[in-house]
Amino acid sequence: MHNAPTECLLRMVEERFDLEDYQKGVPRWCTGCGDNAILAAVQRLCRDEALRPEKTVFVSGIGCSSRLPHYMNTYGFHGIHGRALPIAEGIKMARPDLDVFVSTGDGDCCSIGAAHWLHALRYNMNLTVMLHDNQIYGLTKMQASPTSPLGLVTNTTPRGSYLGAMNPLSVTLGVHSASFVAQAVDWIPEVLYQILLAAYRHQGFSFVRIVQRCPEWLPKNMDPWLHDPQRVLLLKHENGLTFDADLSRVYSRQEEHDPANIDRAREIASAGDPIPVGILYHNPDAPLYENLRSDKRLRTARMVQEGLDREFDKFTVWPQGSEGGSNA
Ligand SMILES: Cc1ncc(C[n+]2csc(CCOP(=O)(O)OP(=O)(O)O)c2C)c(N)n1
Ligand code: SF4
Repeated sequence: MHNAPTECLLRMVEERFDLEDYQKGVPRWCTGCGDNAILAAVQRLCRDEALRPEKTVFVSGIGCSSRLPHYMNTYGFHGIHGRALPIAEGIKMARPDLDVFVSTGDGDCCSIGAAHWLHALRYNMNLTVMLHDNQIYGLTKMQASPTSPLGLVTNTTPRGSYLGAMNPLSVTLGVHSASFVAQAVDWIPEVLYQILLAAYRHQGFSFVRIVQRCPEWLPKNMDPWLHDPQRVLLLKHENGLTFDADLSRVYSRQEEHDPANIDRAREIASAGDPIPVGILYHNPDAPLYENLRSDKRLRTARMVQEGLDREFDKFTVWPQGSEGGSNA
């Protein structure tokens, strides 16, 4: 009994984390790249929520943005192009006790990974997904992506892109069972942090599109919005994000928006300019795939092995005359 205070003290020391506990390596992103701001916000979130590094996983696909897990001193999985979400879903299915974050680019998520994106939304697993949307393929040096604006000159569209930009917010809000949809911009770090925090706390699939600057390939792309705070619309809600007086003075264009209102969320998403920043939609009651699929009956390793053996045996080719006979 007399040991209790020491144990409490030890637990307090163990459960207190500093930013350095989550930092690893020196990011190789270009100077001014918006990915740096996203990394800083997410490290701050981990510290403030005291996430245990050994119980936290960052998963990514391929691209500049997908380098993020390398700079987190947690578990990480730098996957293959477009496949961040299925990898994250597999991790979450096997280990629902882990906090799983996903970093994906606009090429990674909206192009090669688009099918996984739509189905991940349907599943509504408890994952926090950050779409780093710089409107270009950054890592492979400037090809058009599905979110590139119409007319953008790139290596693959030297005469300007022929297709209009896909709106990832509208697509997401069009999928039945999307449960948390938000938008942030890399150049308002306090709001970016708050949105990621709300996304993390949501029990379900939280999708945050982050408008991210790529100064290497699109140096002036976001300047009109960056230099004119009136072209940013902050979404307020009674129990939602809070904006302090300084921020409200600069970003005075604000709207009271109830995130339960999906019709209004869709209107806000499709308007696009001014850029809406905040939580567009939140449904805390959407069923989680983990719960729908959780099988209360225990499956032992032996049962799994036997099931796999049964499946593999179907494809066995037995040598002629051996006891297995024909596989026809
Ligand atoms: C299967 C496959 N196809 C193509 C590539 C080449 N590739 C690597 S990254 C990338 C696009 C990255 O763009 P984005 O996802 O927008 O991320 P960013 O680099 O802009 O952060 C492509 C096409 C690849 N690695 N694998
Ligand atoms: S190329 Fe663009 S996205 Fe990639 S690190 Fe540089 S600034 Fe960032």
